[in-house]
Amino acid sequence: MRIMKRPNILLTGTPGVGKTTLGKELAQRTGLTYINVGDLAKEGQLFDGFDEEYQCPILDEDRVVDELEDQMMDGGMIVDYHGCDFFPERWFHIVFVLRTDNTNLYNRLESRGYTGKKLQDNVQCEIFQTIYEEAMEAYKEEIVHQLPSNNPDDLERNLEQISQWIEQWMKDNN
Ligand code: DAT
Repeated sequence: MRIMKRPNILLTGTPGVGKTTLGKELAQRTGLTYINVGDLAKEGQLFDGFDEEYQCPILDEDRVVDELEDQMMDGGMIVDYHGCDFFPERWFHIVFVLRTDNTNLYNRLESRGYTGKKLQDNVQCEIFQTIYEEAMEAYKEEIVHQLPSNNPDDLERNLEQISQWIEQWMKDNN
């Protein structure tokens, strides 16, 4: 039996923009596999040191890449992380950078319990479009797409667009 090839998708953007919400629902609708890199690191203790300023463990990027390599080669993965420049470029067929308006993001992060510098820095990360620029440098510009992620209508539109893109990719590549 010939195995259907499926694409790998990166969902990235500032914390709180809606990567997890979109990624989990997309996996349900398409049968692709959702991977949350933060959770994967916690489960496997894929950390290297501790960030005193932000009071959080530092991701061991090399071990994360090693851990995911085999699955990525099989295809059909949806990867969710708030950074994107340490993954091998060859892994991804398309990259989506989710974007949220500042006040909206501020409210989401505040209700997540973020305060002070952590809250400010994350909102600033979105204002300066840090992750979008990181993605544009790490991947071919033509595979990097920004998606508005402000409300349930945006979520539904994003789900439909990405599902359609996956379907088309599978027709073109099988
Ligand atoms: P991330 O994984 O990027 O950190 P999340 O999926 O956990 O973000 O979402 C953060 C919060 O925002 C969560 O309470 C769900 C809400 N949210 C996500 N996408 C949304 C959307 N399109 N419209 C309204 N709220 C959304």
